[in-house]
Amino acid sequence: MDYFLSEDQMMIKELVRQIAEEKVVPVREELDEKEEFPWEIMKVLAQSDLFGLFIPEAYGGLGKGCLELCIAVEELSRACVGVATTYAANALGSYPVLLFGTEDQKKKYLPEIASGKRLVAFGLTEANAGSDAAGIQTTAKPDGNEYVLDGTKQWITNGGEAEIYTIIAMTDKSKGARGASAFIVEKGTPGFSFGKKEKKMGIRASATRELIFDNCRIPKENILGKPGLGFIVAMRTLDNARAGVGAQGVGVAQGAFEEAVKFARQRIQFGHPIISFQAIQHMLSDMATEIEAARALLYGVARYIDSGAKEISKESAMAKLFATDMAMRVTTNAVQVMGGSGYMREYPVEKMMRDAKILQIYEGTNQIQRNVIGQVLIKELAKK
Ligand code: COS
Repeated sequence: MDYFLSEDQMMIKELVRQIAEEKVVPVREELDEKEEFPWEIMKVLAQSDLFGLFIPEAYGGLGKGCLELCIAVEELSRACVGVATTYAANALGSYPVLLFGTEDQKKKYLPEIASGKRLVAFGLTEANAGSDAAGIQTTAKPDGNEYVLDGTKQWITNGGEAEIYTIIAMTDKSKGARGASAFIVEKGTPGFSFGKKEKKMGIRASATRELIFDNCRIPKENILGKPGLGFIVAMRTLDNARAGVGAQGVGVAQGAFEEAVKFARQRIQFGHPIISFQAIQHMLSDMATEIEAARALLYGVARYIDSGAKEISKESAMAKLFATDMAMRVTTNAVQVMGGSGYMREYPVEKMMRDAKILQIYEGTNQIQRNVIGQVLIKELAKK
């Protein structure tokens, strides 16, 4: 379907597709097997200015929006969600600075992020705080001109590899969600180290690691926004980033669908290519229809966000929810169409199905997305 993308948007799509075909597809299986961080690919993305896509021109970026970022993430995900996660998590980690940074903070960090010189990670999740984002235990205590951070963050994408971390910590535990604050912490700060590197079901090229803060002192000026604003920083960051997870869903589903079609045309059973059987055609038809429906919703939501709309929680949650549940169904059905071959590591759909699963879980489980949508629906109804 034609989404009437602008010339610039088409150029981004073609550029990322070319990088994905030439640099990602040939190595994705090996990166997955070895659980290896895709530094070489990140360098190529940096050379192509793709880290600056969503950063304003004033800070060295290309000044594009959510739709362009989604297009780039979709194309990378069509090839490998592990690589796409590394790239998208960089945007996730950057949003707190983009949305809440002071002019000084933006001038200091955004040009380095835009050039791809320094990777970013977002640190919210902890052992006892995932869906319950306000349940974090990491503390940040003011002490003179510094804050002292103590605690452990868990399952942090780009952990260990990133150099800039946007961290949510409690400055006043007695206030619950309103006692959290957001900070910038740089790799190499004394008292900041990395713990366990996770071994995952999918997205194995991406790094997922613990962040440990032990009497970690950071300058007071590293706070993002005001003390007590940390929960809002986290929620607004997720509101802006969740469409990107939807883009991962659309991309991986598209990749799996194309593999299934290719296979169905070649695979002969009962003397005919299996694509000639109605059972297979119906599966492919459902897959194609669902992908297009998710893409239409995703691009619509991305355009809505780019319009400058203030209330985007419901829409971004809808794009994430719909596109990632779709991705799980489509990748599972791609394996089904390909039968025994689909289950083998020799074909990419086995990895795609494993990779798709995380999309229903991270940046808020799809159950949490339904909570977010439900809360906004109730508020909207109350206004009528
Ligand atoms: N934008 C701005 N403000 C928001 C907001 C948003 N998207 N969502 C909530 N708030 C505000 C609320 O208005 C409320 O403000 P008041 O104290 O003034 O009333 C405050 O934040 C607390 O909100 P709420 O009571 O809804 O918080 P809950 O603890 O019930 O949590 C959910 C709400 C479940 C939506 C939140 O915890 C969440 O998104 N969890 C998932 C987190 C996640 O995605 N984790 C994955 C790891 S991060 S990659």
